[in-house]
Amino acid sequence: SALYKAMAGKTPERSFIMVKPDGVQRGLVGEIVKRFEQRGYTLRAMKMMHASKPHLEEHYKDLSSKGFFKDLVAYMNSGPVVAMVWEGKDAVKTGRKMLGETNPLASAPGTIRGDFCIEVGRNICHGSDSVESANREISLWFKPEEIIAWDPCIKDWIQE
Ligand code: IDP
Ligand code: MG
Repeated sequence: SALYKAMAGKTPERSFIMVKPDGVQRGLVGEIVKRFEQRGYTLRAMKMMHASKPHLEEHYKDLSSKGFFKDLVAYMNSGPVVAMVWEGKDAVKTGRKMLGETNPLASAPGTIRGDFCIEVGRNICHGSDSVESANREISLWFKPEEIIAWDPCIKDWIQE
């Protein structure tokens, strides 16, 4: 396709997706991974981590003036998370659609938040909101050598 030719030679888009501590506690890691695999995205990095408060404050630094910032950092520090890099066409915007709205009650059924949660402060997953944020978040959470180059054998059956 014309779009694919225009993208040729460029790094495919990547998003930073994370299962939050409540998603891990509730056994939803597999469910969230499954949805990105099934959609046709490629997993490039994944690790479980109990993130420190300073690390989470850096991750969410754009929200530092918000009244809920302290609670947000405490929530995210309350247990381990699963951090991931998913790659493929339109990974950032489509990843956000797959997650649903920030407020789970505003999330359509069929989205991850719309299917599995009801509280904004317990919304089980994170996804980058722009390509710039994705790049910043990926370099905050992963060392370059933790991003794995590999070629899924099904790739020609997913992108033309
Ligand atoms: P996002 O996760 O959909 O990108 P952001 O606005 O970036 O939403 O907020 C980051 C996280 O902070 C949300 O996922 C949610 O857990 C929490 N949060 C956002 N807004 C509120 C709020 O009004 N009250 C409590 N927590 C909030
Ligand atoms: Mg956000």
